[in-house]
Amino acid sequence: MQKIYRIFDANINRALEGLRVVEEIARFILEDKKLSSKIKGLRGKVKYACSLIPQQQLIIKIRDSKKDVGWKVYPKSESSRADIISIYKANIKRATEALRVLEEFTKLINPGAGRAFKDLRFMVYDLEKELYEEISDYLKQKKLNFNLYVIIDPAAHGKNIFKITQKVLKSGVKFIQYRDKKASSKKFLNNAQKIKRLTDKYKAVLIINDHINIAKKINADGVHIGQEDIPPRKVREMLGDEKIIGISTHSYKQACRAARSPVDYLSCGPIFKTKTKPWRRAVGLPLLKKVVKSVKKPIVAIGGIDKNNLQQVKKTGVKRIAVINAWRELI
Ligand code: TZP
Ligand code: MG
Repeated sequence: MQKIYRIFDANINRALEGLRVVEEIARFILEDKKLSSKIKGLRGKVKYACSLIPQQQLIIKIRDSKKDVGWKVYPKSESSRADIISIYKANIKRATEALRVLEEFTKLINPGAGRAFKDLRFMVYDLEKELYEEISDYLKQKKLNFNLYVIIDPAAHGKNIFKITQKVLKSGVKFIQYRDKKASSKKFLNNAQKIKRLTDKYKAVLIINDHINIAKKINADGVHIGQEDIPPRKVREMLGDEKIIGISTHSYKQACRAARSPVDYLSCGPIFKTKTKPWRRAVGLPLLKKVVKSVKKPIVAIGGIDKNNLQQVKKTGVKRIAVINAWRELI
């Protein structure tokens, strides 16, 4: 029986600690009052379910952390965390796993407690999804809080793409896209990997144009797709909620449709005639103004923007500008 009580002790702590970490994310990072009080309520319910375990006093009495064979075990997966979302995933899992253990072992002595832990486990599964979406969204919005978006494209920048990327990042630009319509997949992957190393170094966001699988492979922050590419819903399925999806739009209708689709930002353009896409007519500033006014998602103005027309563009109310050719004069 003592051994079972050691399992109770370890897993009560695990469940409550996991939930507490998750609660702090909701409270201090998301600053979401509703979610944090929901988690606090869940912790209360866990404590109540624990009180259904008979002979409560045994739980603390048999505690002997020094004898726990798991005490000094510190696997690599537990020794560092890449970001908030990894802290979240580790700790919500800690909570559900502990609840499952409590459910199974309390069944030995009080089936009522087992049932209570099962209900709690399902509540935490619901929370897991809800909070995952919220955290992903929060982190993406933080990444999307930029003014200048520089697209690195060998068609415009030649062989110097890495030097230019370095320069752009050094100047403080935090949002980069790698675009290359001519490279083979192998070459694209190779270049994207090199650019990813640079964006990591400067803590900048990397968006991959078109190549969804390569974006996934190198763990880029997201992708940018065009109107003729795989539909946003499919891309979302492929990449999950954590990744940023951007889409090009060239008309009011396309912008409204993009706003309803699961993308995180839309570009609107070309605002002016551009040599990057000479076949496309300029959509003009009035369209940009209309889109900025009626679409809530982040809008990126693109196409022929340089220092001479920048003020005009900003007058439409748009906050974000993307450039390929005019990078040097705008960084
Ligand atoms: N999409 C619409 S315009 C454009 C893209 C990719 C090219 C923008 O290049 P530049 O040099 O900033 O005009
Ligand atoms: Mg495309």
